[in-house]
Amino acid sequence: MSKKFYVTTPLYYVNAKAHIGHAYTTVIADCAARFARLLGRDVFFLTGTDEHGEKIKKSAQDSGKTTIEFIDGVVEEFKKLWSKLNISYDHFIRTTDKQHCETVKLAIKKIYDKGDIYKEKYQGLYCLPCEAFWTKEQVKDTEGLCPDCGRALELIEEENYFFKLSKYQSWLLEHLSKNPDFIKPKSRFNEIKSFLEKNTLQDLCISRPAKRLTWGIEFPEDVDFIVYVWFDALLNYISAPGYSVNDMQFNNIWPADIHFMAKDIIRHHAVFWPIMLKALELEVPKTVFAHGWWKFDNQKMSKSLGNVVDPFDVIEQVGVDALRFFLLREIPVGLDGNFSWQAIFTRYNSDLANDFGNLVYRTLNMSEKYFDGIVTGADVPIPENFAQVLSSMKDKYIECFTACEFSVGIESVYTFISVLNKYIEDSKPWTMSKEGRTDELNNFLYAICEGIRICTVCLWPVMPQTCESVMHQLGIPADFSVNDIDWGIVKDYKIQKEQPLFPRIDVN
Ligand code: ME8
Repeated sequence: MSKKFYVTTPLYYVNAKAHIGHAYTTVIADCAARFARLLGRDVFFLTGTDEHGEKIKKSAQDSGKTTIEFIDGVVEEFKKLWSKLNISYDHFIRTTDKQHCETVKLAIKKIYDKGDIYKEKYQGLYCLPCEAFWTKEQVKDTEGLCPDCGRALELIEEENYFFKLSKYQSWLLEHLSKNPDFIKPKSRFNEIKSFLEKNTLQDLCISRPAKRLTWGIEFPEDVDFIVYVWFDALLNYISAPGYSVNDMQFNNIWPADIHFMAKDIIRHHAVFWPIMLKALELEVPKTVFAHGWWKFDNQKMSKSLGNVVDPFDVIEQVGVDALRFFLLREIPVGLDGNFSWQAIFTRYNSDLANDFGNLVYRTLNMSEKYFDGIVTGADVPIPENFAQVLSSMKDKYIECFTACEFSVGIESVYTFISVLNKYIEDSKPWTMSKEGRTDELNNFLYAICEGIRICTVCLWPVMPQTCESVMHQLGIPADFSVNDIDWGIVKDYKIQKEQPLFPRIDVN
């Protein structure tokens, strides 16, 4: 396995504030980045904002601000949310960054010089809000309306630049057949493969006349045109690590290990993007991972439908780590999920307050009560019923987190947590104390502290703040490494108990 790990989120549009859907992708990417750090890999974690296009200019106008003033405000909101959620990104790219704009021009020029971009008069059905052209074939099932937003289309004739997607169709199909992990999950892989097998790719219109679209990057050597926002935005994944400006850094980081996004933009990432890279003679990403949608009342949560949940509201109710835990635990990464307050409170009270929070609190409490917080561990053997569970939990956890199956990976950690809770019930430490069996009581508490420590290392990518606090309360350094998922690493514990991690929430 290569030592570096390059992971990305999509660049979010800045026409509105982030909602739970945006938080979801970013938390998934953060969990993957932290898990890679746990494995000792050199991580480059990229997120950012997609700032060009008329939709954004229009939102700025509606708000009464200048375009850049409006965008700067939304970007600040995004950054505030990522900081609150402890998102450990290494770089935040904005498509208005000077270096990115220069890279976009250079990439277009390179592809043009190669002969893969050409100029042609074009007639098509255009959706102004989506800034997208559609063919008659594509709108035959939608009664002539935009397949994305359902609004009316305009017939437009104009000259534009086109990118030869069609030239690379058979190459892409061959790439898919040789690289079954290129698109995940499998259902999306099959969807894209069958799309490529059944359809002939249309060349992609990658410019807009400057008379119609003004907020964007000027086409190189032709000021009458502006670069199509998607062609601009996708290139962020190479401009951020330094394509064409810092070759050494770029060669260390590229290709991306995982691009995360939701299924709505899989085609841009699994068809347009690899073909753009092929035309630039660059390697393609190792994996494009399309997760499902968060819905509300069974409809996709989206800005345009206005049914969004504000992550700050959820954080206010349950805290940052409970939100991260819920997003990662509730649904397998490839499937859709329905957001409900009931579901989040139930998950909080059962998994966090009861199973994990209570385990930590009562263990620390007993350590202070019986031993003034000093629990010694020289030569304490692993309890018989722990060894098997720990070993299979470790294997399963590493396998699942490597495959981004976070929900199942967390579940495997919880099998160990329930063994620890049961061990407390079965061992009856209060009787050991009453009967003066001091060594036995110490060894029992050491075993539980070790168990808690191991689960805490595993859960750190999911709930960093909580896990750092647990390590602090156990009196040990908050360093997290996969090598610590083993028995007997810490010799003595010097407990400093704080408030319960997850006080129960009374839902009624
Ligand atoms: O598409 N459930 O930006 P965008 C889950 N700028 N994830 C969701 C979601 C939901 N209901 N709603 C949004 C763009 N997302 C382009 C991307 S990349 C070079 C350019 C998440 O602001 C999910 O990751 O519309 C989805 O792919 C992304 O936000 C779309 O964000």
